[in-house]
Amino acid sequence: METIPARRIGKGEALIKSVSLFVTSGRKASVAAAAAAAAWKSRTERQGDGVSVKEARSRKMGDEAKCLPRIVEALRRNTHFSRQETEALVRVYQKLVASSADMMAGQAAGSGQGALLTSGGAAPGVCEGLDRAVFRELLHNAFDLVTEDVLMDRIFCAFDRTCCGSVRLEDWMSGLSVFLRGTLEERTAFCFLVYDLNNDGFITRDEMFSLLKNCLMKQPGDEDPDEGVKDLVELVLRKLDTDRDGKISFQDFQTAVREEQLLLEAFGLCLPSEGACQTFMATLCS
Ligand SMILES: [Ca+2]
Ligand SMILES: [Ca+2]
Repeated sequence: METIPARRIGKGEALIKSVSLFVTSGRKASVAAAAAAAAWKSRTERQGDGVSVKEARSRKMGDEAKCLPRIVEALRRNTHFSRQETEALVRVYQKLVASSADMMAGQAAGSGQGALLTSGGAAPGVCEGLDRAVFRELLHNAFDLVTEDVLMDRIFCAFDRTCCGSVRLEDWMSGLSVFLRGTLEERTAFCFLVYDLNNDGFITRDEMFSLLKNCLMKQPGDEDPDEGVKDLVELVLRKLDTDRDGKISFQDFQTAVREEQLLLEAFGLCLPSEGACQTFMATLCS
């Protein structure tokens, strides 16, 4: 097994501590449990106007506690995780959802909509799960992943496979499976999804330009600072566009990455480092 430099581990441990503080700080067990129960089925329909939050939660928790082992087993089968790891990751998800739910309940109470909340704290019409803000904080704190705003947003979209605006339990587990244990093929597909900004199946010159424009330092006195970026786009295109049609298809990208793995993150960081992954898993199961 590859050894990680001590400095890296130390930093990672601090990060994990900060994320566990983040997920546990000030959360009431009852809220966590209710939000967790809500996550199991990822239902978005409303319980009906006038059903109290407490009533809905207790009914749902009774039903869903019975399903828990089956759900964990289904999640385990579709990911690279063991049963113990799956259970631990589900618990982290529950805590994060609970912290999201707390925030939303606070906001709803402030606007007088508290009674209309569905169980789990999601406001009517809003999908249960992790929202962008919580997810972003997690990428930063737990995986030391700090990257361009556009990439942070695209990583969220790559996790949120149903495009419902939140990362649900299934999204969470399959996304982390790629992040933490993904094969080269899986990571290639993930990165392509992130870089294909408009989801049309190709990375075009315009998309490459958007992704690479902040890579180059602007020199004072540059007449056209975009020129350097355009040159860089052409250079990367020559490397990646294996069929020479002027845009990068998944096939192009896959072929290029198989030959040279460094091209995997050619358009910007979108996966956590191996050290950050190992530390996350070690802390998770300790
Ligand atoms: Ca595209
Ligand atoms: Ca091509």
